[in-house]
Amino acid sequence: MATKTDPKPAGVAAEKIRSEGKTYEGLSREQLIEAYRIMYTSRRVDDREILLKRQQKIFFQISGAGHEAVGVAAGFALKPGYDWFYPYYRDRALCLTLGATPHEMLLMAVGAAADRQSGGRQMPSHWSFPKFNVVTQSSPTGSQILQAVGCAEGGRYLAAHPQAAKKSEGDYRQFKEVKFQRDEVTYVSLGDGATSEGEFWEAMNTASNRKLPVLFVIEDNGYAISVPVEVQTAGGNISRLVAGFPNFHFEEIDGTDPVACYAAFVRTAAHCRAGEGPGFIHAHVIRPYSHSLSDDERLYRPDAERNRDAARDPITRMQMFLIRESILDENGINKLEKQVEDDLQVAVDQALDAPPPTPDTIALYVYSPNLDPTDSALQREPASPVPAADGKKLAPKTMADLINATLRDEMRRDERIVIFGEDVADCSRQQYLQEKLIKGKGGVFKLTYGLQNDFGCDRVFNSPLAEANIVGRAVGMATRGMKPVVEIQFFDYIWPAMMQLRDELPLIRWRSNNGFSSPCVIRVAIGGYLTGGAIYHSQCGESIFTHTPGIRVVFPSNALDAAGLLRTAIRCDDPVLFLEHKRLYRETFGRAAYPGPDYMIPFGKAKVVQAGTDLSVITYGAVVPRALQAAQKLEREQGVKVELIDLRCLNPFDWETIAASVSKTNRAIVAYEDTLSWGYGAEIAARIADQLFDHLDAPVRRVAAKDTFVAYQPILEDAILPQAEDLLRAMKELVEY
Ligand SMILES: Cc1ncc(C[n+]2csc(CCOP(=O)(O)OP(=O)(O)O)c2C)c(N)n1
Ligand SMILES: [Mg+2]
Repeated sequence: MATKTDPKPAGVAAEKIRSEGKTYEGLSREQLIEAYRIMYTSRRVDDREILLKRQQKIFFQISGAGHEAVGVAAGFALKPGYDWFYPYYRDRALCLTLGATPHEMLLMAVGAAADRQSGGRQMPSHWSFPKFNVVTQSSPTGSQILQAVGCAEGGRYLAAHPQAAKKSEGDYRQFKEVKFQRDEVTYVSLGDGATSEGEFWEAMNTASNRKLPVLFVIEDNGYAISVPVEVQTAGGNISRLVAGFPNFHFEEIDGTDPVACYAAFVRTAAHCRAGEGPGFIHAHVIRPYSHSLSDDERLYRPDAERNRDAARDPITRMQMFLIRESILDENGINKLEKQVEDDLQVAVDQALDAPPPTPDTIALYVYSPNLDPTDSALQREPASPVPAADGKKLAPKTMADLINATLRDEMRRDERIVIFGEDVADCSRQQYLQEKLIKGKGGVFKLTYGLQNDFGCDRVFNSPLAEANIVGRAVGMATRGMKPVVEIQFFDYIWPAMMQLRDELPLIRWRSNNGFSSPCVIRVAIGGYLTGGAIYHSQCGESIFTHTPGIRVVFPSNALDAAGLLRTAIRCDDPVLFLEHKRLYRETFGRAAYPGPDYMIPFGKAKVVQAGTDLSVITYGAVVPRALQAAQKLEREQGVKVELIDLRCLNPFDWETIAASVSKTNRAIVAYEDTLSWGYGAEIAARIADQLFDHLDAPVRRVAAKDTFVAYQPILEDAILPQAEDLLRAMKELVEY
């Protein structure tokens, strides 16, 4: 191990260190003893958990064995509650160094009610310690990395806009303490295997490009379960592959040597804190136990290889180092270890005695317990139309105009809002705008036009062409209190972000037992009827997201609703997927004057577009004008009065309005643009059949797209998507049933 006499030690307890003279890369003898105590504790917690698992007293185990040295070093070099941490499951020693206790870890292992990290919802070693800025982690490998990038961006933004951090009444800002430090670092760690994932490269790219203070730590134990590093990584060494990224400080170190690790962390953190860019520490560690208790590494690793690893075990190496340097003798080590064992026994006993959570807690924190976006009190009337200068009423505006105006007013009101996505800026080359050489773009549909011009390029900016990057960064920003309102250019291209949208964004609050939340807005252009949109510019698929608890899904059909619901989405304390139908952006149907900067519509309140007595048609989005056309024709031709319901919001949805209507008309059609089978309307139809059976005089009918994709040729597109004629036919059949 590296030793050095440093005449000017920096960092923790510098005074004390000076008085004792010899230090090891700035670490005092006391600190080294403390490092060993934490490393040994970490290993022993793993060993005790393994035993408890074998005794079936806990239900899963993931060890940090072999990774202790790098964890302790990171914990010594960084600051809990000041820096931010996105660790992964092997970072037990890091968390202990930051201040977490074995007791807290064991409460998670037994799944106790008192488990503050997750309330019995997550596996052990899925760290979440708000007090130390250790952000809730999940099981998908690599999904934390882009969030760490967003977290670092959030810190930088807040340092430049300190006013934005202030609490404010009347929206989500009431409910979160926002903190930042001008020279903070965001730590993120991952294994060698996770470096193969696209999100890793997207994160490296953005951290490098924006010179963000993200400290990437690769804990390379040579394996991802049974897959060795040379199969994961071209050339077998990740450091060689990333060496070309600009602005980084790189270190490749022996991750079983805490002193060498500490020195690397101090150097790298200094680079990040100085605003020079991100850091990359590639630590070669070992994995002395199998991947997890479900894995037996002897099936794919011969004894000789495992013995080579064992010779580098950080616990024994550190013991020998302390003895060699006369920092502790054998007796001292025994005493320390005995103390650790005694303390651990108490923690184990307490955890085993801790009561489990009660089943009635399961629904807690799926959504914000603080702000209910369905509250009728949120409803505002549109401001009375302001007369224009010439005394005429304001001209009705399109949905696109009103979304743009709403974004502008909300950005003015709330400095925490940032907007990014593909092409959303007016112009990334700002000087062109300043010199008035160009007009600016503001989105492929121009929904964000003029916002960069009005609010500056640190509030409205382009992202790389990478959807996971957009959503992952938004999650990280929102977790620390920002309000990213990001855009996915086409719903058809939302899928690269699916890991973030399914396993991260909606779960941050629930899985952390309300320790963290991530209330951002994802605006997405969706839908067909475009005449030439074809397969990849016409998709729906909203049911995939309404099927995911924890995320609100909104789908307005007209300009006024879009304005009112977008405002509610932005002020909401939950994440919101805001679906904007491309065909409706500039439609004549549903234009309206801008309803003013306070206009809000609560979520989960349907709109009765037209009242009727003979048949209920429940729909949303671009099917609303088509259903209205069919209903009007039916009334003209046959005097049938259709009650047309526009759901507007898909999760939550307005069951009361549906139930009241169907109880009255006794007939129901559920119509939606998405493919028929397993579509959103299938759930509504099932509920009607289940709960309103006694009221029905006819079967519940669905009208939707054919179970295929949307074709390019308009004749095919017409045949595939539900048309007014399809609705009319179904309406006639049902009233005649
Ligand atoms: C996205 C994803 N795919 C697969 C898994 C299953 N899995 C869990 S850990 C792991 C290997 C991770 O290896 P590495 O990144 O090297 O970390 P290590 O466990 O070796 O520290 C795999 C495949 C997962 N959790 N997430
Ligand atoms: Mg590994």
